[in-house]
Amino acid sequence: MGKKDVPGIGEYGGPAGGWGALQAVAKAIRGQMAVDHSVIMLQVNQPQGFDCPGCAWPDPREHSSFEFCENGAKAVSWEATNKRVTPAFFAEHTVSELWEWDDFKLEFEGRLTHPMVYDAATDKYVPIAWDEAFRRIGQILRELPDANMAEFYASGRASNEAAFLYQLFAREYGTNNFPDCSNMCHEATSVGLPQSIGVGKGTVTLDDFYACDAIFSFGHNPGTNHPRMMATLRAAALRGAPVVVFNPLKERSLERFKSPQSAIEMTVGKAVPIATHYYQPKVGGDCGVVKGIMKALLAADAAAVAAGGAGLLDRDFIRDHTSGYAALQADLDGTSWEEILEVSGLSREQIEEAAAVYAKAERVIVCYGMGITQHRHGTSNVQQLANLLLLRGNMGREGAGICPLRGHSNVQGDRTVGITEIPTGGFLDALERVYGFQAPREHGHGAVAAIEAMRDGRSKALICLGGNLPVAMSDPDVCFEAIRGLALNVNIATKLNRSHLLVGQNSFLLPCLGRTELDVQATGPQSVTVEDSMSMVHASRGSLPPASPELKSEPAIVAGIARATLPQSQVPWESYIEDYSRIRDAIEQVFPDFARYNERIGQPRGFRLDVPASRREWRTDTGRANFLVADAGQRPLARPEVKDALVLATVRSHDQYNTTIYGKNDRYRGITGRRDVIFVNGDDLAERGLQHGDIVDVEAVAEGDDARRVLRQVVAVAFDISRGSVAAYYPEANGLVALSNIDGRSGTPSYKSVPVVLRKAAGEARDLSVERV
Ligand SMILES: Nc1nc2c(c(=O)[nH]1)N[C@H]1C(S)=C(S)[C@@H](COP(=O)(O)OP(=O)(O)OC[C@H]3O[C@@H](n4cnc5c(=O)[nH]c(N)nc54)[C@H](O)[C@@H]3O)O[C@H]1N2
Ligand SMILES: Nc1nc2c(c(=O)[nH]1)N[C@H]1C(S)=C(S)[C@@H](COP(=O)(O)OP(=O)(O)OC[C@H]3O[C@@H](n4cnc5c(=O)[nH]c(N)nc54)[C@H](O)[C@@H]3O)O[C@H]1N2
Ligand SMILES: [Mo]
Repeated sequence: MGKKDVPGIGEYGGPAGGWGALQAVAKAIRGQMAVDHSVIMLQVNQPQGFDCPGCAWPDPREHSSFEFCENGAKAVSWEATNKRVTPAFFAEHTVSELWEWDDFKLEFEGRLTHPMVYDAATDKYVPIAWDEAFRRIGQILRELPDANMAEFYASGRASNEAAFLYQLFAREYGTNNFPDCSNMCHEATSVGLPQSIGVGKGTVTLDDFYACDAIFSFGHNPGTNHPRMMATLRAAALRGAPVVVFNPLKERSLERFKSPQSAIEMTVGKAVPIATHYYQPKVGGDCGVVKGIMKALLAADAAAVAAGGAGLLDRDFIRDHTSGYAALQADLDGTSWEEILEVSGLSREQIEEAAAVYAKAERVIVCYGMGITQHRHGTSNVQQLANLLLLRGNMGREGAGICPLRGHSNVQGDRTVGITEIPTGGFLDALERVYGFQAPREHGHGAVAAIEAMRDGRSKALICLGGNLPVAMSDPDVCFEAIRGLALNVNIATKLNRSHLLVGQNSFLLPCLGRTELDVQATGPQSVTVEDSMSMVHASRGSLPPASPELKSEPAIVAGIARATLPQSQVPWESYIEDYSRIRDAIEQVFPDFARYNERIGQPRGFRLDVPASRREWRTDTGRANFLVADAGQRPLARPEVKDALVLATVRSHDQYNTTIYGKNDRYRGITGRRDVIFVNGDDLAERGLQHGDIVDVEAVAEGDDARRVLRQVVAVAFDISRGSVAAYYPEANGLVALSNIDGRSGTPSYKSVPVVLRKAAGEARDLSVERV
């Protein structure tokens, strides 16, 4: 059967970007927004405008009037929609009825307008006054026997101001339980990079991309998830810098791109090739890839030195700035090529070719995304990338460094201002100095630990500052039951989602302002601030009238709950909400890096927070940058032993923002109107007696518990993906991921290392649903 024979499954022949992207922007605006609102698009990422809620890629050096992208436009129009979810809507639908709706339909209904509380007698959400909601939430929190029985979740859209107040409240209340979306995302970076280079953030700036000689890209899909990065990659490609890609799937945007911003490309029709080298390793094979490149580099270096040359390593840098080189060398010597090829799925020639590109480039940037972090060995993966850069001194100088692509638009800022379950002593000391209360010292729960505590009845309350935790998490059924058993759950949100339907004894739904909206407090309109992937902090101010006059800002909601919970609080909550610049003054007092915070956000593009590794200052235990050997105990090179097993990566489609599904198309992968698919290599299908278009069940290989996790009746799509690897959409496939399947060092769920087997199924394809039997 040819590809075209299955409805909704075809091939996308064009480049990424192009007219398709512009059409999609127009459609997003028409489908969601009041036309008089669409002018807001011109304010995205402009100096006086608001920060795009789409992704964390930084703003360009010069602002163009079109500094937004297709998926940014979807994110903005989704928020600035003219559809509303009012008390009348909730009066019409019981919670049990809404539970049967799909995720798309729930959010598509529009913006939440009123604070609501769940009424068990009618199984409906009913309106409640803000003060009464705060009073009841505060009372329940005060009555908990132990502050550590409450969980304070944050998703990464919250501003620095909201996040700072949130952590301040929870810590004054008495806990470090801060599960957050970072725990499911770049935690391997937050844990791995500090051990390597002394800071858990990227070291490069946008300018470095214009000065580098080569870009190595591992496991990220920028045409969909960081579309504004395409302009940067395009510029590098146009000036002839090699772009070396490692991705099991052929992603169109990494192959070629047509810039909607370029009149010539759009009309004369020439797309720009992006990747000069496109390697397709096995899912989970990156540690093998990087070790292979380093092994090849060391061999080439030894040969060059033997021939009387200077060699290929930066020996001065290694001597003056690093520690652990001998151990790394020994590890590489002890790893056979056989093992490297088996694990990586690449040939020795491919790996040596990539090593040669790396050795030839004076200045190299490595960028990476979820293809690196969401693995059983995510932290080791990250550290191998750092090793690779350190070998040639590609760290802390112009045009070189490491670039983790952060997810949510302010996930990095939230961490910076204190959303972490493992705070440092120095930070807690500073909080105590400024506020006078005793900060809790015991480490708290990350996302997986929080779910486990709720499941086991050790935690009884969950507050969510945005997000859709139980849907984003592995083993969603376990998460759903855990949350239904709580004494209190509170969701601060813009739009209805499945989390809000997990009602327990006391469930509140508190609607907040979004980024696009004007936030007026006692002293007038307020700005908030955010930090992008490159540590740039800048202001964001919305201008649309709020979706409802009842909405409160996130900082105001957090302050409202805090005052009701802690009547004796030492924090001047009211004064902070009157004028957010007072919150920024407070942040500056706790974090000296924010010196002259209010003044510096007035600069164009804001200001950059200090990243010591960018100046070759290494705040590690050795005071040097550390070469770190992939932990042998964790067998980062191991493959699942089960016969016939394939390794599943769960990925995002082009029409979604995490658990928010905008539509069912995945244009660049040729999928239209459906999400019930699994991408498989054609030879892997043939080997199993399967064909393109067959309906299959996907069963996860047992994880040591009794559960069988099966994704029923999906369409097998023959795709350009490496042998042994398969891919399906997140969040529908989350039920295949066991809660216990994590990177042991960072706790990141292994959403991209799920061993599965395929079986031919009877019957038709149906909407994705995972059964636990
Ligand atoms: N429009 C839009 N923008 C977004 C988001 C969104 O959902 N929609 N989400 C935001 C968030 S929170 C995040 S974290 C980022 C996510 O951005 P990405 O990191 O790009 O996210 P994923 O879709 O998970 O895809 C990762 C890529 O890794 C590849 N991959 C899978 N397994 C492996 C592997 O083992 N090795 C390698 N080398 N590659 C692999 C996949 O083929 C895919 O191309 O995007 C942010 N921006
Ligand atoms: N299988 C699998 N699972 C994954 C991943 C994967 O690749 N594969 N990726 C993981 C990653 S990287 C992440 S970051 C997590 C994402 O996990 P979350 O951040 O928890 O999820 P989102 O889907 O981004 O949250 C969407 C909801 O946020 C609310 N919202 C939107 N804007 C605002 C706002 O301005 N304020 C407030 N208060 N609420 C708002 C809306 O109600 C919306 O329904 O998922 C993780 N889960
Ligand atoms: Mo993320």
